[in-house]
Amino acid sequence: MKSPRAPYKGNFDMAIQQITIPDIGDFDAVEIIEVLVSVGDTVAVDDSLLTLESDKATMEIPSPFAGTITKIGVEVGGSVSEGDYVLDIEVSGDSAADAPKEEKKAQPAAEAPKAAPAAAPAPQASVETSPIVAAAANKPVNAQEMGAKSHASPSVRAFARKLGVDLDTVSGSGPKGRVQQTDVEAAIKAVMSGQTSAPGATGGMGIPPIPEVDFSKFGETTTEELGRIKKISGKFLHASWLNVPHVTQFDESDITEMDQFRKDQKAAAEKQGVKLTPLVFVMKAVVKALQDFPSFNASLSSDGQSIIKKGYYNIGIAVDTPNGLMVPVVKDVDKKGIYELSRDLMEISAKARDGKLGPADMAGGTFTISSLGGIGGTQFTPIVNAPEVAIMGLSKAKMQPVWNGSEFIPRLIMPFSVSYDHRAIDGAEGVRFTTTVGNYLTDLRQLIL
Ligand code: CAO
Repeated sequence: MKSPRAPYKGNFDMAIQQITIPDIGDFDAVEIIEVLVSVGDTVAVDDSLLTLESDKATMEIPSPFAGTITKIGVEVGGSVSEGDYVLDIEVSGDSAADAPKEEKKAQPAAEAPKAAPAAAPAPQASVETSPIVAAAANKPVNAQEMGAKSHASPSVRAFARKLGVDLDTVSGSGPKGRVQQTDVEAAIKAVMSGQTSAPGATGGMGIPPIPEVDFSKFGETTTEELGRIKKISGKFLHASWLNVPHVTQFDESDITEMDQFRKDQKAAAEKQGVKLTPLVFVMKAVVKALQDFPSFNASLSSDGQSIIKKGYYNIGIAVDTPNGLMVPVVKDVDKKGIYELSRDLMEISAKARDGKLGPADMAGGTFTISSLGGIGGTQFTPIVNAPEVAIMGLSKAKMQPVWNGSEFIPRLIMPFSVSYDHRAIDGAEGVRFTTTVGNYLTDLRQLIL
């Protein structure tokens, strides 16, 4: 391996020093991707003059002198090899006086005397496998690792490293997808403003970014800011999606008798001022199943080592409002009858749609139901309302031919799903739960056993 501390090959006999490319290892014709100085600029020793980039990594060429740039002989897009002329520096003060009269032999970086500015500083890092270095890494890395990294200048890499941003997760807006400092800043800004899905938002999870696309290139677009509730619920949904290992169990239930009973009660219920929908029956059946399967009416402790089972049954109901999704909670469902539950449901969904829910209306839930049955659909995968561990999704019941052993008979079949946190609930338990709920809905008499 060549020494990372390269000898400087400039002309030291004049106040104007010609700077050439130092030893860059076994690399030839490396592309110049940045010229970091202009004629007239003043530079200090070790200030970066150029950024080179091979297909493996980037490196900066530092100035061996303090002085003023008087001429530049390279440009972005050109390529250079060891010994190629780069620029002239009019050396100032001590730097000129200290300039060595002849070229020094290469020395390992560790042994290079600090007070020898004429020896061109080595590329800004060291590496076992290649003298060209992913400068931002500031630690030994191998060439394969470097190849996997994003394109970015060492200064941008250093900036990202300082702020803990993994450049591999940042979309580059520069030429050939090169990551610029502004890209890193945008990534950090997105995290700070809570848009954790923004490019570069690693959240310690190394989530790869979604590339930014200029949609207007393909046609007309309009941009509308998301509503306040969507922004808030989006944050919770995203947190759950990222933190909870979801499994969704699909099932269906024959609710023919249940729906007949509902219809039979409809007129009487209306006299009481309530509208009976399948949802309240589902709430009762779910609570009975939660009593059978306490792991579904639970939360994991924050260290993930314990499960906290709750002895109360508060069911969150996802409500579609003009402003977005809200989840008010119907309290003590186990203690309430069908009419009382219907009243509660009508009240909280009206409050949700009028934007009048208070924090207490949405607190204390133990399990959530998201019902799309009034709209349509066959099945869907609801996202667990963490820190709860399970959620049920109801889809639209339809009359279907069901084989009873001797003939097909028309039955009202309601599809439903339960998504659960697999850390808290095993698959077998998951399907036992859905089977139990389905059975309760098929034969409501079991609820009073
Ligand atoms: N199958 C067939 N019909 C159903 C049904 C089902 N699973 N669920 C409800 N219906 C029927 C009702 O009986 C009612 O019909 P009738 O007027 O003839 O009796 C009609 O559909 C409308 O019901 P509804 O939606 O007004 O009432 P609900 O009690 O079922 O639901 C509420 C109340 C607040 C949950 C609902 O209005 C709502 O907002 N749903 C959307 C929830 C949502 O957005 N979830 C997604 C979350 S993830 O983004």
